[in-house]
Amino acid sequence: MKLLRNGFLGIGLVIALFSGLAAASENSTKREKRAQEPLRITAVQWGPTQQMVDAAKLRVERSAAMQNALKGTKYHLLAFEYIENGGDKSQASMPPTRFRVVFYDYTNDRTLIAESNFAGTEAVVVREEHFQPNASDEEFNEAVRILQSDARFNSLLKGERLRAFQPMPPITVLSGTIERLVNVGLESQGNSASNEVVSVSLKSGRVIRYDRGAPETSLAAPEACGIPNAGQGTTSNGTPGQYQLAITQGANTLWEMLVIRPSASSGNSFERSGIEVRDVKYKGKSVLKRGHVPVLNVQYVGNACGPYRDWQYQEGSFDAPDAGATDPAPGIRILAAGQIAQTALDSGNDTGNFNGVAIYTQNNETVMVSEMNAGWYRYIMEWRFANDGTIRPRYGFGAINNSCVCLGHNHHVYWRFDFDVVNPNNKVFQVERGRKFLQPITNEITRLRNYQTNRSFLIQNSTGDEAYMLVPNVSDGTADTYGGGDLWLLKYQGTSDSPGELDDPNTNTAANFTPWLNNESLVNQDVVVWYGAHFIHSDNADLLEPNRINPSILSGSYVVGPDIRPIRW
Ligand SMILES: [Cu+2]
Repeated sequence: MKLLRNGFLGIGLVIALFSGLAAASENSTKREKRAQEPLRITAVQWGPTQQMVDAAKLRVERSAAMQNALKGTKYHLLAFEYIENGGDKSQASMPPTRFRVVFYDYTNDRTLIAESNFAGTEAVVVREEHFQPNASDEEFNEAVRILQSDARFNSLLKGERLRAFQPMPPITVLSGTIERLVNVGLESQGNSASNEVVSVSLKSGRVIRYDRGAPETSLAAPEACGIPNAGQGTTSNGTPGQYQLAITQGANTLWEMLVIRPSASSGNSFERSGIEVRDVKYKGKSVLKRGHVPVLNVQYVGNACGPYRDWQYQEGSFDAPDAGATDPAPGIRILAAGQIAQTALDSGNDTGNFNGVAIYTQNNETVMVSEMNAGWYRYIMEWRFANDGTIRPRYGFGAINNSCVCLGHNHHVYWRFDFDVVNPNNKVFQVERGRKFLQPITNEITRLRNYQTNRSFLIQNSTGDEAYMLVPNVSDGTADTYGGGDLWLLKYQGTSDSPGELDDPNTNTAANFTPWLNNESLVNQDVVVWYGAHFIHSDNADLLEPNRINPSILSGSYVVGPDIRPIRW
């Protein structure tokens, strides 16, 4: 097996990758030969480039409006975000033409948002918003430098008796104040110092220590659980990386889709939605307009820590072997045949040589995987696209050393599947084992899984027979009060200016889709399915067992996600 270079096509490099499947034996039937023809994966850069994003940031920062707002202040640029077009849903997504930049002004403790367009024809408009963004790597590193020059921590950090890590929560605002404090976890290496989480003011250089060893909702105890922190740094919020992907086998195009790396994915700019796929087609027909994970959170037993709303833009490092691999666009690496990527869940370590989305073939699937950091968490997101049309989205949960994750906690992950099966208008049916007829779902509704009857949902083309079946896996857990439910079947909301309801409206950490359940018709309508999975994370093996699924499907056993299968395609 070898990697072929096909040269340039359009603006992007096209890479051909032959899968590591065994060559068909000489006496195979024709059908077997066809099934084993090698896969070819191509990826072409799409939409704004790093140069365009850098130019846009610079223009905003130098604009009169921004200069006026930031004059004489200490500030950092925290995030860059595309403003999406709405457009015609039956057409391919259009590259964004407008953007938003988020600054934090430490002098006045306020968040500033600037908007404009890439073409530079729109004036920069600045407004103030009242929310605390998550900390960036730049802020965290500045907080660590402040600790390094603080007499109480200086020698301990220098002697590596304390090691700094990004904790949860990333930011603290003490009650009765408005000052933004960046939290730094300090992990003791031996007995000469204690585990601690401190808060640092970038405005004054002040370091706040807590009697209990950590700020509210955090914890520092003598014991810690997790893998050793590598501290390799992450992608910044809004790093571009979008590409048009095609997977072909012989003369047949199996899959086509637009892939967006986590750091540029859609949703609330300080949450985002992991590896986002859009305009997903199998054998030339639309399956999903969009698939992503806009909501991710975690609750601890007895609220010993948290609860936390997590985020999915901070790409951490994982192992994507570069021998024979090709990087056709920023943030994407297509591995050489026979190679696979290894995340923290596979390797048990936090180090790596790559940030972004790694793509490889395994058995009859094309795998796209990324590892994301949120404070001390290490989240793994994977999409698996099989040659037979099956889609297996997967999510995995890990952490670096800290005191909270020694305690039992539940992770909740919510996929948003905007099904456009053949066309935007679809019908939905509930399917149960032992029931002869499909039950039509005619209006917006929330449903729980029923593992006994293998309750599944069929999303069908409104004008034809093609359909996809959403089949829960037993790994996907059981909803508790905080988890809020398993499935929400909703009508797509959006205008020609912007897609709607990409992220839940809640300002608390718990997911909340209830405001969207208002009984709208789902008959021959544009259907969106939110799928929640709930994962009990505990060192107690008895608690873990129900969450174990086939370890050959993603990385380790800490994995959840449904199967989505084609019917009559
Ligand atoms: Cu966990």
